[in-house]
Amino acid sequence: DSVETATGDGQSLYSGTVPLETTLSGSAYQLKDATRGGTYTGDAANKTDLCILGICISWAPSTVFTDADNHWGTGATSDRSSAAVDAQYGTNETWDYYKNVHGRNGIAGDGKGSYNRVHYGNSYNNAFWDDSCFCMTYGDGDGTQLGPLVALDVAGHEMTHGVTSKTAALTYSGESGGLNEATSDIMGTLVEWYANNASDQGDYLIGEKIVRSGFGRSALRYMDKPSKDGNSADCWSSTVGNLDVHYSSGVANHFAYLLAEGSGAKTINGVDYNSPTCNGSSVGGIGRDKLGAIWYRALTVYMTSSTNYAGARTATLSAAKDLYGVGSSEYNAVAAAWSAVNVG
Ligand code: ASN
Ligand code: ZN
Ligand code: CA
Repeated sequence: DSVETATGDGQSLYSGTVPLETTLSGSAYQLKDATRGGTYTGDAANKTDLCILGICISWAPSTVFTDADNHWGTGATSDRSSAAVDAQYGTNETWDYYKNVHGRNGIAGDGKGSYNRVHYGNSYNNAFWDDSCFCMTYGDGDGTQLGPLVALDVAGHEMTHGVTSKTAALTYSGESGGLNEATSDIMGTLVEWYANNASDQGDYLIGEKIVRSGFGRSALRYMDKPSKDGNSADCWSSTVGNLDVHYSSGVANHFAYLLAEGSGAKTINGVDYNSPTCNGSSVGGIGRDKLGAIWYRALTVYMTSSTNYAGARTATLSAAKDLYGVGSSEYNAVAAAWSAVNVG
């Protein structure tokens, strides 16, 4: 059989109609992208375990999605391939963001693609990256609290766990764990902005597309004022490392918002933000592109598995020094934004 790359499109759940690079194998198209390291998306068929002769392991095999005419999905959950369109699109935008903005060739930096499993389990309210399979797993959500977890910022968040694992390898507990989680929120947000998708516009909210009315608020997390989720820390304190890593991340998410946008009230793409500082200062923003450049360089050059908040301040200042010089407005903004969240 001949195998060739083809250009198709898909109707996603959250991102409208998106272009997809696929693979024609014989007479059927596969949801597999040879232009991005062979990244593909498969159906986990609502399973979580693989059982053979009564012995089960916690592993869900997936079957690559195929399509007859290379027009994928319907934009509705009634078609199993709609969520697959979002997942494949999420890997595409994450791949392109890291490659085109940071010069990183794939999650591991070796040009190798990853793969996605959608429809994992039943009513599964999570999504996760797994280093051992180099793959993403997405639940469908329970429909009450969460819908399918395949939105762009979630995809960027989870795959950034793979980037962190291959670089700083921040230990997933204590302050380094909060920095690991914040790295995923920051880069996942920058992936969402990079995609520039009219149906899922850039914002500083995490998971705004996947929450449902039973969740009781508009997003999982809020970068301008992390405490809006009821749990996250806005400001560093000596006990912040005792929080769950998804809450101790608040300090760095808050730093990132302040560095990009500055303190105070602001409306962006129709979303209202109001970011306070912890020390009464007011700080000015240097924009998202410089935030991304500084954080990525800090992550890949200066942070290590044991970096804590004080170390993150030093790492980002070193990155800003390399990129813009000591005493540059960018360098000074990094120092001011960390001070504004009580780090330094
Ligand atoms: N969605 C969660 C996260 O990325 C799952 C996990 O891997 N802990 O933090
Ligand atoms: Zn995470
Ligand atoms: Ca978002």
